[in-house]
Amino acid sequence: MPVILILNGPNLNLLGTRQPEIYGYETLEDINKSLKKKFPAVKFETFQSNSEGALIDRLHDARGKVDGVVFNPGAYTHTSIALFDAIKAVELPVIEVHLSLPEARESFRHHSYITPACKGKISGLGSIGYSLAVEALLDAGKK
Ligand code: CA2
Repeated sequence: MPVILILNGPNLNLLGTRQPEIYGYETLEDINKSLKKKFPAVKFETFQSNSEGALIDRLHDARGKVDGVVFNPGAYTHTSIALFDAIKAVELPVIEVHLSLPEARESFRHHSYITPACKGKISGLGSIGYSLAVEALLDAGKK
């Protein structure tokens, strides 16, 4: 059974409670639950943190234990060379996901430090982006 880590960064614990016009009405728990329902043949591990170090530690811990990672790094997308290094270091396929389309928002969101370390990226489609990312990982893992 493939194992996929759903990793979420800062403030995403607030999903569904504020700014629904940007981030939708679903909570992070709703998103994680619907992934488990939609992909019963996948073992999901889920983790959210507001701390950059905790996200790095979780990536390190996933090395050799999961088949892929779906990662919404939140605002660390636009600031974190340390997360870029961690993704490179763990040598896992990582799909970057954003609920919104950062390139259509403020200019400080236009650059991602994370993208060059990732296998692919899905942005601007809301919560279905997580599900599309899981499908992409499963497809890439087919022998
Ligand atoms: O669109 C995305 O998924 C983002 O990763 C979300 C980040 C933002 O900094 C990125 O540029 C794009 C922000 C997450 C904040 O989440 C909230 C959720 C509900 C209420 C307030 C913030």
